[in-house]
Amino acid sequence: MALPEWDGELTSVRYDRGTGAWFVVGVHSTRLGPASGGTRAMVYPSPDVAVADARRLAGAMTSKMAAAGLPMGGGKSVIALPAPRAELDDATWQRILELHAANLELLGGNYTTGPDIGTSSADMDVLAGLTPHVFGRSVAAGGPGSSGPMTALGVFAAIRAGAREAGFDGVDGLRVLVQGLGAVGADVARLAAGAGAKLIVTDVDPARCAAAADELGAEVVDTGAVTTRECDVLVPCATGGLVTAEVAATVPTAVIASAANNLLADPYAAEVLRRRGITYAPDFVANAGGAIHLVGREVLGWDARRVADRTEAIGDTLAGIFADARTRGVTTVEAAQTLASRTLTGGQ
Ligand code: NAD
Ligand code: PPY
Repeated sequence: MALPEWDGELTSVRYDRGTGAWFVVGVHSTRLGPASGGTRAMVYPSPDVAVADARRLAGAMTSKMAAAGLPMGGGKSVIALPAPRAELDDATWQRILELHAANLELLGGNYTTGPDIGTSSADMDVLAGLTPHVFGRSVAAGGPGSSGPMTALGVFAAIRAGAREAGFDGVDGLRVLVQGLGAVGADVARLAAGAGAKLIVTDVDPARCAAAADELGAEVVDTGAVTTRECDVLVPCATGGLVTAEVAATVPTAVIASAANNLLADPYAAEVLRRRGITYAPDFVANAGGAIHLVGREVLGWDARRVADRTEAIGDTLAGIFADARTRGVTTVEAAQTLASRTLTGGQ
């Protein structure tokens, strides 16, 4: 496998024959502080796709920390599983966590992990018994608990800021389409419904859709309709890569506010959205509430109120990004990168 160039600092890759898992840690930047970002555990088509994913996600964490004003660098772990997590027996999963913890120890504190897709606070509790380089333990184990609710609060602030930029008067009555009703999406749906949105939802898990229909009166649509169903605000809360340049050219929405990391499959998609007048709240700004929760609580000693206030301030950050993009005639991604770069180049 020929490894492509990368502007990050370090990639660690390990294969374990016993479990059949590949372990990748991407440390993109320690410019602002030790790198941090979650552990994603899922099945990948090949180890090189897992390496590419870890590196791309680590780069997004650098931008996220910088744009949110957090004194941390960007990193991410990927564990490419031999089979879906639900099919692994407990002993294999335990062994995978032990190996991951050993890799984290080797990085000696240059990288601290946390939860991401496929890992939970309970997994962080196990890792924390083996290495100190872990954020996001459960409340029962003395940690700050799930980052999902704060990520959702920040994404909701992004929905409100995006709606304002698109000329809407609040969220009341807007058609808000939430894709993915997991830790983040279910809470985003509750917040949007609470603000009077007409909720449309989709998830590969029908039980999650049924719960949103029952609890919130949401309309349920097929997963395939997510980029074709007309709405005012599209809120991707599943996996990244949903918006290709082709999707950007046709998606029938006025605003996109993404919880999913690396939503744009192609950087040019941001320009296509700009030309169509679609307000895009860049993922690494909109979904920073989880990072604010973990770093705020575990590094900066903030209480829950301060974390929530800083998370709600994502709306003000986005308003500034939208204004800058409008003034300079650039994409919102470029304006957000400018904000992050200013912190990175002028940083500590
Ligand atoms: P999760 O695994 O709890 O939920 C994801 C949901 O999406 C699940 O309900 C799943 O069934 C659904 N889903 C998967 N593929 C789908 C598809 N093709 N169509 C419709 N639904 C689909 O994950 P989460 O913690 O809620 O995170 C959601 C996204 O937000 C992820 O991309 C994650 O990286 C990102 N994110 C999460 C946090 C956090 O604090 N949890 C922070 C930043 C970013
Ligand atoms: C993310 O925000 O994408 C994460 O991976 C969550 C996270 C944030 C900060 C530290 C560890 C994990």
